[in-house]
Amino acid sequence: MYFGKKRKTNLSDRVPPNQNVTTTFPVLHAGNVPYYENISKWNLQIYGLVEHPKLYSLDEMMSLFPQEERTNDIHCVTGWSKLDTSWQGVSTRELVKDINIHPNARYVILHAEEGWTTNLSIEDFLKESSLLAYSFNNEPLTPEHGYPLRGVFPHLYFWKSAKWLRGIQFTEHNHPGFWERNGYHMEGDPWKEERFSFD
Ligand SMILES: Nc1nc2c(c(=O)[nH]1)N[C@H]1C(S)=C(S)[C@@H](COP(=O)(O)O)O[C@H]1N2
Ligand SMILES: [Mo]
Repeated sequence: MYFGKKRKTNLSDRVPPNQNVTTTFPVLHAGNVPYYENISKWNLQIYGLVEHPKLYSLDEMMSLFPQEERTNDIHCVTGWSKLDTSWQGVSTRELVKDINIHPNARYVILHAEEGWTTNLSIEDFLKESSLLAYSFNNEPLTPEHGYPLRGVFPHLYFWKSAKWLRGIQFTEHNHPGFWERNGYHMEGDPWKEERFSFD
């Protein structure tokens, strides 16, 4: 008989309203999965309202910053949630130590391949759970899931978690990204069901 502390088993505490848990890992995106002939030519550009704009190679992302791990539940606006996903990469809080954000910067635009973008507030970007991930379950990201680098912002609907990340732009104003221009919510908190900006 087990008398230990009762585990939190009530799924409704973990799964936001109108979401269903899946054990698969759906692949969802607009556009094409990029193919990198030579990954040493890949870079991540940090720019906008920052004191030290940067261009990092993948090697630099993996060596200049400590590797950190985050295990969290993810929630796609189309209705699936996946529990206990485990990602490894660079903490956004570590990254910004290297670039010094200008005090006027209040938002970020994440730029992905093919011009895909999404926007989030600095507070969301810098949450403890936020990660720039290069690995999932200690394996490099697969091409469909964002190789070589993606954002993971698990406290927001998963569309904010840009795959194939190439740029992080710090801005004063909140500029809608790809889905946000098409009616998706500017913040996207799954617990408040911030799916769309109308209704
Ligand atoms: N570059 C890019 N990133 C993207 C998207 C996209 O269309 N392009 N779609 C988003 C959406 S809607 C979701 S649900 C997740 C899906 O990530 P997955 O395919 O790894 O499950 O990626 C997000 N990141
Ligand atoms: Mo999504």
